[in-house]
Order: sequence, then structure tokens, then C-alpha cells
Amino acid sequence: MNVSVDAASAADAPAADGAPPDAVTVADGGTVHVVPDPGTGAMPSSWPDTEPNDTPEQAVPLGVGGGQIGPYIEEFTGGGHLGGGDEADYFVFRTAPAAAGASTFIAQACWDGALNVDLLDIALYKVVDGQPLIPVISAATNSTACERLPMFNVPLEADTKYLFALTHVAGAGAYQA
Ligand SMILES: [Ca+2]
Ligand SMILES: [Ca+2]
Repeated sequence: MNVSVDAASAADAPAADGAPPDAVTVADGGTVHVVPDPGTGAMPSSWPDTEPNDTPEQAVPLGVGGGQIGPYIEEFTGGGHLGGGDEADYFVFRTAPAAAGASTFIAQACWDGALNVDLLDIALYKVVDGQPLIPVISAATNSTACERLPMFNVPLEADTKYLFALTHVAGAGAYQA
């Protein structure tokens, strides 16, 4: 499995904006995204693919989730869709407080293999407001059927903001995640 981490260490290079370097591993070359607050409601069992959700700034707020968290995007309406000008679907949630028990993350996204395209890649980021996105885990193979995280039940920190991204690679079609 070809796992892409899409990240660069900023530990020994000054940030592009002139800010002092720090030791955090950053994505997007150090770009700081303003990710919406996920809110305080309970995470819905089916995640709505509410457009536009094409940038971290436009992430769909999902509230608070606990236990085993995973995307079930438009579970009852055929799934999400990428391509045809839609380059990404972003979602943001917060994990439950520690008192509620441990939270983990699972994810895969599959599409019609008859399309014969590498439709998408997936990635999970930790969000600390005011800092670049912190890559947690991702999958960016050239599969023409599914993308799935290389680890089952990825441990998540309690009471922490996370961003999940499905990014378009090629073709166009629905996906089930
Ligand atoms: Ca989108
Ligand atoms: Ca892919």
C-alpha cells in the first residue's frame, strides 16, 4: 500500500510568512487555515455532503463524536460526489471529552470500479486554531476502487478538533464512505 503523508517538517526552516520556525509537522507548506467550529451537537450518523465544502474553511460542521468515529457520507442518498469541478469534500468534528472514553477513527471511500479512475484520496488532520493543519493519517494510493486508511481505529485525542478530507484525483463520480 502506498501511503502518502503529504507533509513536510518545518523544524529547521523559517516559515514562509517570516514567523519563527517551530517543531510541528505541517501540511500545505505552513498555510494556516481557518477551520469552522464544529459546534456542540451530536455527530449525525450520516454526514451531509453540503456544498460548497471544497476547502478547510468550508468544512461541514459535524458537532461532537465519540467512540469509533467514521464517515458515513450521505449514507442514505447514494454517497458523496467528486469531480466535474468539485475538487474536495471537507468535514470538521470535535472528539468527546476524556470522561466519555477513548475515541478512534476509521475511514474508507469506494466508488464504481467501472469508471476505471483513481477518483480520490483521503486524509485526517488535527486542527489547532491558528496553526497549520497537523496530518494524522492519510491514504493516497492509485487504486481505481477504494481508498482506505492504513490503520484501523486510529487513536484520537479527547476534546480535539479534527478535519477529514476527501480530495479529487481523477474522473468524476459518486463515492461511498
Ligand atoms: Ca465538495
Ligand atoms: Ca487515490
